Amino acid sequence: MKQKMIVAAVLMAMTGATYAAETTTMDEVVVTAPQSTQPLTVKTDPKKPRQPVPAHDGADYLKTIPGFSVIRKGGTDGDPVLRGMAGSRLNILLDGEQILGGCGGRMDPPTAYVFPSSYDSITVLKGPQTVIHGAGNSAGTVLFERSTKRDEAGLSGSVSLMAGSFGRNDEAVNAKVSSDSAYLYAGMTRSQADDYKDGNGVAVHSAYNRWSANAAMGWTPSDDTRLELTVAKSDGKAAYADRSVDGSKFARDNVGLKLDKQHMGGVLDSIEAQVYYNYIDHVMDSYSLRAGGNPASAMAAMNPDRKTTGGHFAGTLNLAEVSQLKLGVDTQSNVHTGRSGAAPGYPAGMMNPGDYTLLPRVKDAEFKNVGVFGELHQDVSDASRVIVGLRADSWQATDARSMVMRSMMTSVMNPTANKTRKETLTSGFARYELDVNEGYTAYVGLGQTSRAPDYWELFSSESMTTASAFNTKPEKTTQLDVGMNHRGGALSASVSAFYSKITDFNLIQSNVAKGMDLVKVTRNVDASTYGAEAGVVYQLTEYIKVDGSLAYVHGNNDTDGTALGQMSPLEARMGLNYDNKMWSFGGLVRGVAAQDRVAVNQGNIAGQDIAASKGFAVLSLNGGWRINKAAQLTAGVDNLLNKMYAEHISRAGAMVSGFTQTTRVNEVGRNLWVKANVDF
Ligand SMILES: [Cu+2]
Repeated sequence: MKQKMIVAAVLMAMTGATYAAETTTMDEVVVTAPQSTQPLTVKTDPKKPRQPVPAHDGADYLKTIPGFSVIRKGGTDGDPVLRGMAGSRLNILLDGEQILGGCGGRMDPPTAYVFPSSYDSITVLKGPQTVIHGAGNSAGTVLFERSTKRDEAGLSGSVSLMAGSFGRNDEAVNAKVSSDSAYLYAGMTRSQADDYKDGNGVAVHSAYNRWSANAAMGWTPSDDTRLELTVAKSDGKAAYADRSVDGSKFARDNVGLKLDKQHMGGVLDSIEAQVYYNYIDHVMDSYSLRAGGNPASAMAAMNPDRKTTGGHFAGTLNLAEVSQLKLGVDTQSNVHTGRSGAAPGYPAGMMNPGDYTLLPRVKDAEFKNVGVFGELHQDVSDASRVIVGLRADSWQATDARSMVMRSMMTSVMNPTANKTRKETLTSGFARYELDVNEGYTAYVGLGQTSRAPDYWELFSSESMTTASAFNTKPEKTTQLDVGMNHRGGALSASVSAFYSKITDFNLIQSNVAKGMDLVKVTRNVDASTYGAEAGVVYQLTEYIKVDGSLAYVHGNNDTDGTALGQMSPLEARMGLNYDNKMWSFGGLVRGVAAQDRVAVNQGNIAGQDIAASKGFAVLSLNGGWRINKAAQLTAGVDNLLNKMYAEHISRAGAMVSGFTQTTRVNEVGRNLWVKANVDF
């Protein structure tokens, strides 16, 4: 089967040659730092092959960017962490839309609904240094986007196929038909993997299967006007190695409508308007993807869902040649429900509501947010500029739970039942950028953001003193960002450093004893973090390039006088690459230091510290063949030496019938893969 896939991939690549578009260029396998080209901004192309081969979800693609790490739970759907900050501290947008997962146990971060090869770019904006993409981005903003360029009339698209160890196979295809005034786009992706083995040959409960389909219809009467209607549908199944249930459904339904008008010529230069609808229907169960679960039990399956609707409207004003002001308003509301019961077809009993699909969905939470923002770009001179932004949000949450489920056995009265709370939150930043010299840009920025607690902080935990964390205070982050980017000649380099003071940090602490039960609580503490990322690429000769990156973060819980939990240890990557435009060969070493600054049981909504961890180094190799300008074949061996290791922040391994329980969910052992891309 695997061999057939590979042969098919090669044939695809070669036949694609006939349809090669002359303008297309292809790049090397992404192994280390996608370079930062603008202050605090890292951009990467998700269609490029990358090493190690990521799972086909958003989090694993972010992991190649220095400063990011992923909390592993199984084969896919890990939680991305930037500079030690996870969950809603990272604002993740899919073509401008917010998507919020349904799972109270955080099996589905927004990135679980991202199918990276269906996007054209991933952009990371570090720090609270923008206000135009929504509220709360205290650590950063991640934009998964499709190209909005108006294409020449005709047909274009791409196909990619990938096959790898552990039954991995991915297929992605997209095509776009454009005329002078309209276009039609359709894309599909599918990804599948069996349980992988760690470096010791121990199988990890991690198989998955995911697919997505999306389509867009656009009207482009001119280069500067675009009206687009988009629809998307996706679903998946994934085994989890860190808990007693697996994800048997991750269904998304999406519709969006967008209008852009640019270069309008007056003081009002451009406008953009967007509305969207995202519906998530998630099922986790103990019987369909693992042995030993009882489908007849009262909590065999849990089925939360969430409906998120939102939109934004913004206009850019050309106040003068040297100053642009973007003003806008955005809104987002979502309703969360849940139900649980036995597997479909099982009857109700004394203590069992029966088939969960026949039960009503019960609302537990509702959120509303409306924000207004303004961001000003002001050139100070030819070589320097100031960017300032201000934002105010009106946030509202309602607690619709009458009871709080403390464990499988215990429920207690909810002290905040049917309470609604409102907050007005403000954020702002100012940044100065200076082109010091040809190719050098330095910057310094100060930002402050107020982030309302999210669903998981309010509803998936209790407070220290009561059964409800609904009154948890908003978190306020004040952060200083400094850095420098260099581009030009054989060397490009970037460094970005930060210092952050967080008041009322929403700390999640697990295993807190309440009566006979151990519960998870949300606590407000004061915290501070600092760290930096650095990257360098040096072209040694025409064909040989070396690159490297470093990422470090240090976090303190100032209230408790301890380390802050879930901080990734120091990480370094070194790559060496030969590329003669036809053939390429590369090697990558990723080294991660030990982490002994831990706060056991403390962390964020996705994970809490387990213990100190050891350092490790992993070697990977790759090669590529550019068959022509449009077709490329790449192959690699990840973790060549079959090293057994786990990321510090990964989840603890659970007891899964038929599998060996491990301290943490271990990473993938030696993994061979081959990938073919063809553009047409
Ligand atoms: Cu779940």
